[in-house]
Amino acid sequence: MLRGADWQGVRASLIAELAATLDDAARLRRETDPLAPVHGFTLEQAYEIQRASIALRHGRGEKPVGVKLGFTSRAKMVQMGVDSLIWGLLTDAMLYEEGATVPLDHFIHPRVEPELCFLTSRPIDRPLTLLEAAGYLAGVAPAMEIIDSRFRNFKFNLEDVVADNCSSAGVVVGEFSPDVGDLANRGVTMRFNGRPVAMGSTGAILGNPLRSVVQASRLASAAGLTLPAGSLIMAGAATAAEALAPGLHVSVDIGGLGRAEFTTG
Ligand code: OOG
Repeated sequence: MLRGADWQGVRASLIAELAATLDDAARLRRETDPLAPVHGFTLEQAYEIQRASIALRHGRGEKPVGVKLGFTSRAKMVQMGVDSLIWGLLTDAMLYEEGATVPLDHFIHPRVEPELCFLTSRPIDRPLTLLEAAGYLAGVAPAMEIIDSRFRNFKFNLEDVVADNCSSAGVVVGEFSPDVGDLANRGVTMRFNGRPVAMGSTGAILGNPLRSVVQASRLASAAGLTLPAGSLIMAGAATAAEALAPGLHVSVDIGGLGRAEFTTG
């Protein structure tokens, strides 16, 4: 019979193995079958797999740049059939220059979502209230997230998507504005070649996207992490995601904040 210490060892090596599977899938742009139904890991273990896979990226020299939240809007929960807020970790290798061409061969089956991106001005090392959140921010920008599930056909359950770093793959951030005071109802329009493909309101993000900062502070402190000053916080999509194809000019306009755009190559 396996004793406590042996179980710990088995568990640690399974977490490392699953982290490597997902890291390989992302690096080699190769879909993988769902892992949670086979290995039966918990949500807590899914976050351990996520951190282990990010550690592999850090080991290759990628630098942490912030966090992203997922499933902060009903539209996204309904689209993916998952109903809990999740978070993932961003590295500098996921940043694509605003206005530039994003090569789609970096991804498996990329989709894009309209978002807001916050920039922190002070370290966040404890759970913040909604009233406090603005005081920790240097600005907010129109942004888009490119998600690219490593799972076949973008099909996953909650544990799998968390282990897969919440499908994080690319981030495009526009210009930051310092005023983060009144973001609860700004119009959001995402366009492909000038044609609107997704429309909504920033209010779709937890009623007020500043709540994403509150949630990020709670999740980070529960995980024992400090978000340093200068971190990005991607608030989560305001609408469902749209599949990308080559040769698209993709833009998002957010009322009062301006536009972010890129072209697919
Ligand atoms: C998971 C990521 C969800 C969001 O903004 O809701 C997400 C997925 O849909 O693949 O990034």
